[in-house]
Amino acid sequence: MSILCSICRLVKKKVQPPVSFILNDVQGYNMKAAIFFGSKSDSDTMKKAADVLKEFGVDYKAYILSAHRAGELLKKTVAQVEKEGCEVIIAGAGLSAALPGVIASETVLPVIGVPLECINPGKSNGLGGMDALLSIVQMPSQIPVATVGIGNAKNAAYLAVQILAIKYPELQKKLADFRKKLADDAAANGGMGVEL
Ligand code: RP5
Repeated sequence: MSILCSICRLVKKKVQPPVSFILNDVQGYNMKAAIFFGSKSDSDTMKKAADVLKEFGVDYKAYILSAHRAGELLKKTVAQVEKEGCEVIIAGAGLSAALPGVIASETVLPVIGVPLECINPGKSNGLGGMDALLSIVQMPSQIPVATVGIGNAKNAAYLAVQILAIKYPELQKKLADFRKKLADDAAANGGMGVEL
């Protein structure tokens, strides 16, 4: 019986490689950004960040992980996305919104926090997002979190693209084209003068 158990243990060891092997096996993987948010109820707002990343062709992964409810898994996942090549992190949370700051404490990658308005009937209700805004923007010194406006997940993604563009010329070009289109649209929509 004990010999059988030993064989089982050996087979199990072979089938399941150590975690460090899995994490290092990242050749050819293109993830540049990761999106984290604290609750499924944040999904609709945080999807707007994903849409902008898609528009610029930035590969990303997204995770629903609460700093309060799943701290250990969050820590492991931040380490994993680093190993998978992630270069910038967007993190959205509502209420006391610890998530962006906790992530920033686990990595030297730039973290962009999105304060979220939490309207959750029957559960916790937020203070219109002011609670999350102050929590995220008021990080103690040495561990900064870049903070965008309440619910402005799109801006977090534009800022992430700008950070990545320092390294990737194709993103610089896409951003220049994007800005040109904004200016052209402004000119076409009254910027050249209007009749009132
Ligand atoms: C935060 O608490 C989440 O980011 C969310 O905005 C808020 C409420 O979460 P649930 O109670 O809906 O899961 O951690």
